[in-house]
Amino acid sequence: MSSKISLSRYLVEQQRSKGHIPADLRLLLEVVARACKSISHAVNKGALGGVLGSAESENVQGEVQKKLDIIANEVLLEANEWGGHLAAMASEEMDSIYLVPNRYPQGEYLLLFDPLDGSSNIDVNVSIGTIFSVLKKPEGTSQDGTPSAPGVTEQDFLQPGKQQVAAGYCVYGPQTTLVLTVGDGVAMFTLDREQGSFVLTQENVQVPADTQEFAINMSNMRHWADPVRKYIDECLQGKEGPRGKDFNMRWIASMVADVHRILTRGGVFLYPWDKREPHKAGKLRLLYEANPMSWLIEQAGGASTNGHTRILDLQPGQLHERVSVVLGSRNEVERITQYHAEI
Ligand code: P6P
Repeated sequence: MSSKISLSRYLVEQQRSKGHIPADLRLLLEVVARACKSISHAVNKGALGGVLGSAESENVQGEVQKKLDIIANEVLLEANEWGGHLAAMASEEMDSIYLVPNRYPQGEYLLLFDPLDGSSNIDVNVSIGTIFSVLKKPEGTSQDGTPSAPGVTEQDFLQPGKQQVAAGYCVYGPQTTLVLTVGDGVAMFTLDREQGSFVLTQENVQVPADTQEFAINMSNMRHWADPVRKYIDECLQGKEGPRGKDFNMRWIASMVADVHRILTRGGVFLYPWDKREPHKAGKLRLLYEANPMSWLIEQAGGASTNGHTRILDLQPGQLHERVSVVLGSRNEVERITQYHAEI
C-alpha cells in the first residue's frame, strides 16, 4: 500500500528538497491547518454544539455574523498569535488589522483570512470553508522608499495578489479538504479523522482549459453589465447557439465549494459587478477571497480577472476592498474578458 504523505511531510519536502518555503512559513501553514481542523470539528457538531444561528452582531461589511463566523475567527487568531512567525493578521470579521501582542515574538509574515466563507449555508448544512492568504511584511521602507515606521500598519497588507507566498482554503463538506499552493502547483489534503491529520490526496491539480459548466447567481441577471449577459445568454443557447455545445449551471453560494468544484473538474465562476450597488466593484473581497483563490486557480493552469485585468496584478487601495471576479477554465475566462474589452 502506498505510504500516506501527511501535510507535514509535504511541507518539509517543499522546504528541504525544493527550497520553496522557509521553516517559519512551513510552521505557519501547519498552524493554520491545525486551526482548520478545530473549525471543522466545530462545524461538524452543528446543532449539537449550539453553534448554529446568528451571533446578533454585524461585521465590517454590515453583514449579520453567524456564531460560527466568530468562533472560526477566534480559533485562527488564538492559534496563530503566539508562534513567532506572524507580525499581524487581517480578517473579514474584523474592522482593522490584528497586531500580534507584544508578549509574543514578532515574525515576518502577514496572515489574511475569511474565517468562514459561505455563512448563509451554515444553518442549512451546505459546504462552507476557510480561505487564507500569506504575505511577507514589507521590508523597512514604505512604498516611496522612505524608511517606514516600526511595526505593522494596514498599508503593509495592501500588496497585489502576485506577492502572496502561500494561499489556500479548507472546505468543510462531505470531506474536510485543505487545498494549498506555495507557488509549486496546487495540492489537496483530505482530513483523516482517525489519524487526526491531513493526508495528501492530489497534487499538481490542473483545471481543464475548456468547460461546459458555469457558476453564477442567475437571480441577478437583470442587473448585469452587457458582456456578462452576452456570455451567459450564449451558454444558455446551448448547441443551437454560437457556442455549439450545451452548458450546465451550478451555484452553491459558497465560493470555497464552487472553486473546489472548478479545481476538481473545471468550470467558470463569475461574481461580476452589477447595477444593484454600482459604486461597489463587486461583492467578493480582494485581499482574502479573490487573491488566494486566483493564485490557486492560476497555479492549476486556470485564469482569473475582474473582467478586464488579472486579479493578481490589482493594487489594493483598502483592506476590505471588493472586486468583480471571473475565474476558472482559462479559455472561458479569456472569452469573458474579451467580451468586456469589446462591449
Ligand atoms: P450570493 C458567501 O457569502 C459569498 O461571499 C461567497 O462565498 C459566495 O460565492 C457569494 O457570497 C454568494 O453570494 O449573492 O449568491 O448569496
